[in-house]
Amino acid sequence: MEQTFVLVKPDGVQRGLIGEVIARLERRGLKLVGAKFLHVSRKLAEEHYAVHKGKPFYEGLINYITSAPVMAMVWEGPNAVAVVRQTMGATRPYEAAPGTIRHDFGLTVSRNLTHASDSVENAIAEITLWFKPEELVSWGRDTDRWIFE
Ligand code: DAT
Ligand code: MG
Repeated sequence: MEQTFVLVKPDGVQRGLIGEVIARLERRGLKLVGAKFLHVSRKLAEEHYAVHKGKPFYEGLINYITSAPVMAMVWEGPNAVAVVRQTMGATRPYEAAPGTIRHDFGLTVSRNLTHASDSVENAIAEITLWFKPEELVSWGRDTDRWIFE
């Protein structure tokens, strides 16, 4: 089953939106398999956003993600990567579709509330970076057969 990595970024935490993000992913039918609340170190932030190193917004991005605690999670389900990206909405909140988290709660790209892996390959890399294998919970959910075949 596909897994993806999700962050409620510092602005989402400060604005009291952890529950909102979790509620939307739960309601959609995805299953939570890992979660931790932490203050991100500069080292972890730089590894997580290594692909953006050198871009004009990089320093601001690292300062923002390390500025206050985040909620890091792993969610599982059929097509979890694409499903979660869709629920988050486009990177720039002013381009995000109505009903998405970034549309409904965001205005600008540098305070866009959440992170979600953009490919299965990156999801695996990000889950490995943020979580130890024993921090992921393998569990059966009785409602699964009502959500997917
Ligand atoms: P996403 O978070 O949708 O995967 P991304 O990987 O392209 O988007 O960029 C990572 C984060 O960097 C993004 O969520 C917000 C920030 N960012 C991207 N482009 C930016 C820009 N032009 N100015 C400021 N911040 C930006
Ligand atoms: Mg990205």
